[in-house]
Amino acid sequence: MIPTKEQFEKRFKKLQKEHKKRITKKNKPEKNVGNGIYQRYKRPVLTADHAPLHWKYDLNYEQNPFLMQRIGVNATLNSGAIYFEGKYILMVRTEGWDRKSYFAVAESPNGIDNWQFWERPVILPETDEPDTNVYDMRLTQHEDGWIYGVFCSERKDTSAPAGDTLMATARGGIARTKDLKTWERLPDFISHHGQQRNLVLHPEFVDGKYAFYTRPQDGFIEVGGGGGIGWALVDDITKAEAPVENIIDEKIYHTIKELKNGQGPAPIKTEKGWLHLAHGVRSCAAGLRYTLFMFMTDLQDLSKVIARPGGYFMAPEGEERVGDVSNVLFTNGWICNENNEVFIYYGSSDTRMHVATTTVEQLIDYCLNTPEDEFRTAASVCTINKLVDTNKGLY
Ligand code: M1P
Repeated sequence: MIPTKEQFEKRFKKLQKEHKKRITKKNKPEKNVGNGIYQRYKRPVLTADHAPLHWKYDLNYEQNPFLMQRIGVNATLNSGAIYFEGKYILMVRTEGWDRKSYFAVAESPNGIDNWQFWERPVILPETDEPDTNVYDMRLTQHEDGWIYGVFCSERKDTSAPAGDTLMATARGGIARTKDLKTWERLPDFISHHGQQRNLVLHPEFVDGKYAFYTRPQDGFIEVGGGGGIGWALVDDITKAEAPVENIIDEKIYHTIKELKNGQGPAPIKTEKGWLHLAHGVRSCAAGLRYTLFMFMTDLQDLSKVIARPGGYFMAPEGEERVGDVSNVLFTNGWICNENNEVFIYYGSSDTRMHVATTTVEQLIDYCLNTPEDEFRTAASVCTINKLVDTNKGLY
C-alpha cells in the first residue's frame, strides 16, 4: 500500500527529529585520567548519519511516497580543518554508497559538537583529466592570502592491462578559495618521484617559494623504494612542479612507520619550532595498522627535524579499531585557536571522525621530552630503566 501524504509527513518529522537529536547532542571528554598529552572525547564528532536529510531523500511526496533514501552516505572520514571567521570548520571526506568521496564543509561553534554540514557539498572544478575520486584534503591558510585545499586525485591507470580494474594513479590535486565556497582548481602537482598521496602545503613562503610536504611512492598502494615525508620547493603554485623531493622523515624497519608514513595537516608554528602530526603504517598478520606520530622541525631550516618522540602519539582504541578499513587512525586536520588550544581531528578506521584536545605547550613538551625510538629491544629497556632510576623514591 502506498503511504498517504499524512503518513509521509509523519515519517519525515520523525527523521528530522532523530537527525536533530544526533547533531545537537553534547560531546564530553572521556572520563579516564588520560595520558596528560591530549584528551579524547566520548563520541565521534561526525558520522555518516550526520549528513543532511535533503542530500539523501527525495522530499517530494509525488515522487517518493515511501520516503525512501535515494542517495546514501557510507562514511565521513579524513577531514581537513581550519578556524575560519570564528568557526571551527572541517572539510569532510564524505564517501557515498557508490564509493566516491567528495568534500563537504561542516562547522561547529566550539570545535567539539553541534557540527552542521553546509547546504551543499563542495563543487570542486575538474582539470582536463577528470578525477575518478578525490579525498583527504589538507587546508592551508597561506601567507599569500589564499586558502589552499591540497588533496589526492585518483584516476584509473591508463597503462593497466585489459581486465585490471584496480590499477590506479594518485596525484596531488590543488584548489584554492577565499571563502571555502567558490574554488579555483589549479593544475595537479607534478612530481618526478612517482605517485603522490599526503601532499601538504606549508603555510609560509620559504626562500620566496611555495613549500610542500610530499610522499613519493612507486605504486598506488606500495611506496616501494620511495616513501617517507619529502620536502619540496615550488616556484609557481599555478604550475606546481617539484624537481627535487628531499626526505625529511623516512620510513624505518621495525617501527610504527616501517611500511609508510605521511604528513598529516600543515604544521603549527611555535617559538620552539614547527609541530608536525603525521601517520605511520606498520604491517602485521591482520593487515596494516595506521597510527599517528609527531615530530618537530627547525624554525630556520624547515627541512631539519629537531625532535622525534619515539613510537606512536595516538593509536586506535575501542570502537575506533573497527570500520570499513579497520585498525586505522588517520589525520589531516587540526586547529590551533587564539588561546593556543589545539583540536586534533582524526578519522577512525576510514569510517567516522573524532576530536582530541590539547595545547601547544603540551605538544611541545611531548615532542621535546618523549624519548626517541632507538630501534632495538635492549635500548628500549635501557630507556625505561633510566626513567625508573630518576623516579627512585617517588613511587
Ligand atoms: O585506508 C587507510 C588510509 O590509506 C591511505 O593512506 P596512505 O596513503 O598513507 O596509505 C589513504 O587512502 C587514507 O585516506 C586512508 O585512511
